Amino acid sequence: MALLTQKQKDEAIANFQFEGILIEEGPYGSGHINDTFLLKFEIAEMGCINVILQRMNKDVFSNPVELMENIMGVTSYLRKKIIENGGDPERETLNVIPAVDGKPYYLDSQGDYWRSYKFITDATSYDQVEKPEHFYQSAVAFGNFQRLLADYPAETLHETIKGFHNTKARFAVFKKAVEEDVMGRASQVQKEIQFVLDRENIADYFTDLLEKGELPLRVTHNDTKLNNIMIDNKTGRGICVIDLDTVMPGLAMNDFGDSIRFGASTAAEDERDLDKVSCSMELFDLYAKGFIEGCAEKLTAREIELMPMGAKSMTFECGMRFLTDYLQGDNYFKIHREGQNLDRCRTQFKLVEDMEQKWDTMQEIVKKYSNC
Ligand code: ADP
Ligand code: GN1
Ligand code: MG
Repeated sequence: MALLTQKQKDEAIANFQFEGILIEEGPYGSGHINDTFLLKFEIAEMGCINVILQRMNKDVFSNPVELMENIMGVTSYLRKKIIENGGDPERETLNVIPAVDGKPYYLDSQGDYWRSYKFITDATSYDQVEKPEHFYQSAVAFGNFQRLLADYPAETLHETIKGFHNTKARFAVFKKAVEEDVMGRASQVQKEIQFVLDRENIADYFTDLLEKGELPLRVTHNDTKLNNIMIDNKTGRGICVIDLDTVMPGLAMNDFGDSIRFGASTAAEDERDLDKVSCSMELFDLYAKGFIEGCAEKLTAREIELMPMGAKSMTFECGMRFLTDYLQGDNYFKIHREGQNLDRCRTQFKLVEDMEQKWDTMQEIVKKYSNC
């Protein structure tokens, strides 16, 4: 994405239906994809309100208009369900603030797309588990999200990123990146490259089963990391699932697995000291329990049985994506220091190795909950 100027941001701010006087603004959050800002407005007699403003990443999402159609469809569907269940639709789902022309996005004079959401108050998105209870609650919420969307008309959803979790196709892209080696970095990361090549079977696993028609496609979130959920500051509950850019038909095991690779890790995603990185079986257990409860009876026994594979496969895929991006020159995931994508790749591969060692325990844990 091209560098963002203040002028461009001001143009965007002027083109949404915001009320009051802008008194503060700045970058916000630690997402790897979009440019996120927090804006604070002062409204006479009402005090201050915060809103989220995002420049959408059009290198990653080639059709932002279709993407916003998905988001409008999913959030209005969730809104109805939340109201039926006596919940608070202002805090339990994302609420899009329209542009001045009434559209759910603004296209600026530079060709960039912007959107805005009401800020979810009194809640926090965590980059790492601080309290195990939060992780359990995030599992219930992500499971619930999938359950609530079980009857959503999946055929109306656009595929915002083609083959997003087609790990087999990503393996092919990875091999091409190694061959092309545009940055001349491959020779320094032979060990990591070999790690991927030795595990082609992981990359093929779900893609092959899907092709054989053995797995159900569901409406899934596809990016279930802990910082894509807002945890209520008072109750500690997972109040709202955010970052809905990749809501598409997908596999329940992948939603489970992506949460594990991020939240059950004992270290940050970009930790350099690999001795600190492992997959906590206590957190794995808590998450499995919460996710299965949250999905209620919707999951099949086979899906539950394959949850450890979801964890391994998503962690492997993510590590391979970080390595691919490192080899290609860090164009996809935002980096804040040289080599950050390589560091991220290494933590993922350390987790995969750790899961390989703890495989039997992971299987026993999910078995325990499949009978509930
Ligand atoms: P990215 O795709 O770059 O990860 P996100 O949509 O996840 O972007 O937003 C980045 C961060 O901004 C989130 O992790 C969260 O901390 C914060 N955020 C996003 N939307 C909201 C919201 N409606 N209310 C409060 N915080 C939000
Ligand atoms: C990205 O958008 P964010 O930061 O929540 C990525 C995920 C990766 C994750 C790795 C659209 O998630 O697929 O798992 O980084 N999102 C997209 O941290 O590619
Ligand atoms: Mg995010």
